[in-house]
Formats: sequence, structure tokens, C-alpha cells
Amino acid sequence: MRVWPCLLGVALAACVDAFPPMPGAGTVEPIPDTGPRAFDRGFSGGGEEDQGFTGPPRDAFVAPPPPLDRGVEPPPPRDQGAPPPPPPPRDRGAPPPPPEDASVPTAPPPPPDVIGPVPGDLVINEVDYNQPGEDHDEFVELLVRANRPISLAGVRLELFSASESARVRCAGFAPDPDGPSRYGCAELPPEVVQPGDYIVLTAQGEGPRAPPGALRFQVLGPNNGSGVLENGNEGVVLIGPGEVVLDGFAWEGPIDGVGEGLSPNDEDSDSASQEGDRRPEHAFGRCPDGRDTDDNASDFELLTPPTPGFDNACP
Ligand SMILES: [Ca+2]
Ligand SMILES: [Ca+2]
Ligand SMILES: [Ca+2]
Ligand SMILES: [Ca+2]
Repeated sequence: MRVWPCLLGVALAACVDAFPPMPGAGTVEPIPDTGPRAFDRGFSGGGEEDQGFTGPPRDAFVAPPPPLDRGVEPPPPRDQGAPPPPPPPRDRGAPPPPPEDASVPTAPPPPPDVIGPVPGDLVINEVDYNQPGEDHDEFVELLVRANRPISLAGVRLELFSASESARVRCAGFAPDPDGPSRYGCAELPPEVVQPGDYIVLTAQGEGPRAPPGALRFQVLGPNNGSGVLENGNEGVVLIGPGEVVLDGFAWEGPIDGVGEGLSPNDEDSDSASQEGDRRPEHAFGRCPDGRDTDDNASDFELLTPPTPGFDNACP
């Protein structure tokens, strides 16, 4: 037998001779690698791709990738990042449903933000720095010109003198060594005031002429017997939040950095026939109230009587 030499590991040629190739069998050619094929992913029968497959040509069959659970979940939307639109209201024209208990009042809407004054919102409207005899009714009247409520937080009045050399701190700020002499400082309380309000600033324990109910703050300081507001060439400056100058008024002469423009005529200029404090009852006030052209000589007039807390006695 020629088979025995093959089983015993004799020459391969002997085996070939013993087992000749079957009819139709030839050399197996490798399939060229043309990259991933859709068909390969969809076919799960194992083995070689052509076994048992009798469908359309390979290039015409492009199967989609199988979803994780195709039988339960709907197809994903095209844009999964966008949230779904809210459902429209059922009836936009219908009134809102009534509250559960109509007898319980609803909370009022929150008040709008109240901010501090900016230039033009708050002005020095009237000043009375000298009364007959000793000065015990001094006042500085402010007027709210803003058309909205404003907060007085951070607002102050500074007192200046052209004849003194005092330099006091004010609201934590050191005086300007090169500026006019600052001898007083009045910080206003953080009240909210309304359009058209008059605010009367007086010395401590003084200012009885302000009408009942008027906004009056005794912040000008203690009266040392001759008043707080000096009667010579003096002035006041109104400072707002952020160190913004809101207004200024100087009397008995201008003071650089304090008053605006020129000063009105001296308090005593038209009453030379009277001694000392001259005319018994008068004050410098804007006419009409709130008028502010940034020139003290044009805006302020000598008025009789003083009107702390209400309209100026303009002619
Ligand atoms: Ca005075
Ligand atoms: Ca006086
Ligand atoms: Ca002004
Ligand atoms: Ca007044």
C-alpha cells in the first residue's frame, strides 16, 4: 500500500500521490480587504460571508446599525440636545383661576429699586443762616426734584468757610488740604424720600418753625450759642453717593469749589437802615422752587418770611 509511507511520515510527495485533489478544488485566493462592509455587520450567521446568502448584491445592501432595543424605544429626534417645547396653554384668553381663598389679600408687588440722587435730583432750595439776635432757627432746606423716590443713604451736607481754617473729616473722608476750609459735616439718615418732598436740616434740638409732619433732620451739629451756619462768607455743598457733587450754595460772596457761579447780594445789602441782623425774617431761597441754572446769583433771592419745609415765599 502506498498509504503507509504517508502515515509513517515519509515524504510529502508520497502523500500527495496517495490523496489526489478532489475534482473542482483549486488554490484558495484571499479576498482583498476593501474596508468595513455593511454586509459584514449585519450578517450573523458566522463563517464565511457567502455561505447561504442569496440576497441582493453586496453593494446594494446597506443595513443600518442595530439599535440597542429597537422594539421599545421610538426613533431618537434629530436634535437630542434641544429640550422639548413646552405645551401650549389650553386657553390664553381665559382668566386665571381664582385664589383658593379670595379673602386673603395677596402680597403687594415688591417696590422698585430705590437708588440715590444724581445731579439734578436733589438741590439746596433755601438757607437761613442768620436770625435776629442769636441764631437758633437756622436751617438748610433741600428739595427732591427727581420724579422717583430716592434714598438719602450716603448723602451729606458739608459746611465751608472762606474766613476760617478748620478742616474736619466728613463721612470718613479727610479734608482737601488745598480746598476751602471745611468746618462742618452733616450726614443724612438713610431715608427714602418722594418727589416734591422738602427736607429740613437743622441744628440739634432746633428748627421749630418746620411745619408738623415735615421731614426734618437735626444733623447740622450742636449750636454753640451763635448758631452752626456761619454768617460771613460761607457756603454749603451737597454730596451724593459716590462722592458726586449734587449742588452748592455760597453766601456773602462766592467761594471756589463751594458755590455755583456768583453769589446773590449780601443779606444786609438792601436793609442798611437796620442794625445787626437787619431784616427780622428772611432767608435765601430758589425762585421758583427748585430752579437751578448753576448760578447762585440768578437762582437765589432774599425771601420773607423763611419757609422751612414748604414752598418758598417767592414774589
Ligand atoms: Ca448763623
Ligand atoms: Ca443772628
Ligand atoms: Ca446747582
Ligand atoms: Ca422753603
